[in-house]
Parts: sequence; structure tokens; C-alpha cells
Amino acid sequence: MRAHLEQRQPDCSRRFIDLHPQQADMARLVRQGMARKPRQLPAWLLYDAEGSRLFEAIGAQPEYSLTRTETALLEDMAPQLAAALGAGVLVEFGAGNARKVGPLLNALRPAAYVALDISADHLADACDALQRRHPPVPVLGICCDYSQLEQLPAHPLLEGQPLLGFYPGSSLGNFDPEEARALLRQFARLLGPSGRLLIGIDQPKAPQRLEAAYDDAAGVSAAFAFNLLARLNRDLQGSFDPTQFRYQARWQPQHSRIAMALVSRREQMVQLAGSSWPFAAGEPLITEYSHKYTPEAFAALAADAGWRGTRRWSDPANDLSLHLLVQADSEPATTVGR
Ligand code: AVI
Repeated sequence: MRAHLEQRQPDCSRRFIDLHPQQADMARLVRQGMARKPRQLPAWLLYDAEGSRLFEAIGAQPEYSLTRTETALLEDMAPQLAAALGAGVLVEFGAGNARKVGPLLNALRPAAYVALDISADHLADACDALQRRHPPVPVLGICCDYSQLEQLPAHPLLEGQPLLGFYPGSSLGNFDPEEARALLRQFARLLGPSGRLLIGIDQPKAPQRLEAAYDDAAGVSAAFAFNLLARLNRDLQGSFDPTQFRYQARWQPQHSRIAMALVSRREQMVQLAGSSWPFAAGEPLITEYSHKYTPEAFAALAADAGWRGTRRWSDPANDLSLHLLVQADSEPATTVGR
């Protein structure tokens, strides 16, 4: 009888689920990316433990204002954001150090907070720290490539409540527009028909300002890109010599994006994931794109993916926006504005 009762109790004790891609998947994705023209690897590979640490350091550079501006906006608008989101479980995609969500947790008091991120140790530490700071909110960490997640894992904290997606940091910009549409569609599937999505999107601004943000004077952005080579050498038997590449960040107005690349200084051959890859002198390995969307361009992208914007909040300088989206066929439209 006792065993029967225990089986029926929901297992809320499991607070970390590890779905990190296997080594074989990584090798396959890397081979696919190396075969592209130009060569381009999935951006999530940048976030091993050292990459996650370097990305935090980028957020503290004077040239990179995105993190500071969005954090301030979230702090200032937390009560409004919470009221607009409504009750449910807050699911953050790409939670990183999970520091941005604090004001929202205080204002929203969600039934639970679920953090998804690719960097296992970083995520586990972030969840522990967050749980200590917000004891009343149950916290669940899921280590995964959220862009490939077909469904949320079964867990009692994810049952019986509306799911409220939170995707800050303009990380959607790190996907090509076609991939971004697919990702937004996938978020709709993961969150279900009553799901809502609060998403932070960085906007185009002066090219010099953007290039400086992605190639800061202290060299932290460059170190972040070079760390990818160290990771590939370590995890996928790479033979990259970092001294034979230089870092570059360029605004490409025709695509409304920053292209970040490691450019080969000479003709060379690199071993990686069991194959040889020739590089011509000047050939780039794209480490990341960062697309910037005007509010109108983002609304069109979201609409293509079946979402409708209901509210938008932006910082005083209008550098970036937080958009609240509902699924297009879910409820009547309300006014869009600051
Ligand atoms: C995570 N993502 C939104 C950052 C960005 O601004 O595109 C990644 C980044 N890479 C270099 N600097 C920042």
C-alpha cells in the first residue's frame, strides 16, 4: 500500500535534467557546418564552461550595452510584464547565468521556473543560486540544445499550468531568419496553444557602435570566438592553431546583421571531427551572426511563425524591445505600444 502511494506522488525532487547533445551529434553538426560555404558552426558550440564565462564578461564591457539595457528594462517594467504575462510556469530558453529573470520572478511569482541552457555546469550553478535567492519558486534546470528540443521532458512542475516562455538577450538574432522562424514555431509547440512568449530583440543601430560592441577594445569578444577553436581541438580532435586566424566582426547592412568570424591568415589544412578541411588565405569560419530587427521586421517574422505581438516595451534610447507574443489564433488583438 505504501509503495503504491509513493508511486503516485509526483517526483518533484528531480531538479536537473541533462539532455546535452552526445559527442556523435556534435561531430555530425560540426561536419555539416564545416561543409557550408562560408563555413559556419552552430552558435551554441561557443558555450562550453569557458565560453559561458567569457560571454558574461562581454556583458560587462562598455561597448556591449545589450545586457545592461535589457536588465534595466526588465527591472523597471517587471510589474507590468508580470501583469501582462499572467499566471503559469515561466520557461526561460538559453537561461545562461539566469540573473535577468530575478525581477520577473519577484513580480510574477510563477508556479515554477524552468531554465533551459546548453552549458551544464553553468546551468546547475545558476539554478542553485536562483533557488537560494527565490525559495518560494520551485526551480528546474534542463541542459539541452533548446533549438532542437522536440518536446519538454515529462516533469510534474511542467504540468497543469499555462507555460510562459521567456527568451531575453536577443538570442533569436543568432539564428538565420529561416531558422529563427522555425525556432519560434517550435516554441509555440513547446509552450502549447495557451502559451505566451516574452522575447527581447535588439534593434539595428549605427554600424560603428555595433562593430565595437562585437569587437571590444579589451578583446573579450575575440577571446570568446577563439575559445571555440580550443573547444573544437579538445572535444572533436581538432588541430586549429589559433595564431593562424584573426577575429573580425562586420556589420552587413544587406542582412541587418553582425557577422563574427575567425579569418584564416594563410592557406592551411585543419583536422577536425575525423576529416581534413582546407582553408584558403582570408577564408572565414563564421562563429556567429547577430541579426538585428526593427520592431516592425520582428513583428513580421513572428507573424510568419504564428505569433502575434500584443505589447511591446522599449528602453528610453529605443535600442531594444521586449515583445509579448501570443499565438495568432488565441485571443483578440490589443494595442501595441510602449
Ligand atoms: C547571445 N547573443 C545574443 C549574443 C549577441 O549579442 O548576439 C552573443 C554574442 N556574441 C558576441 N557577443 C555577443
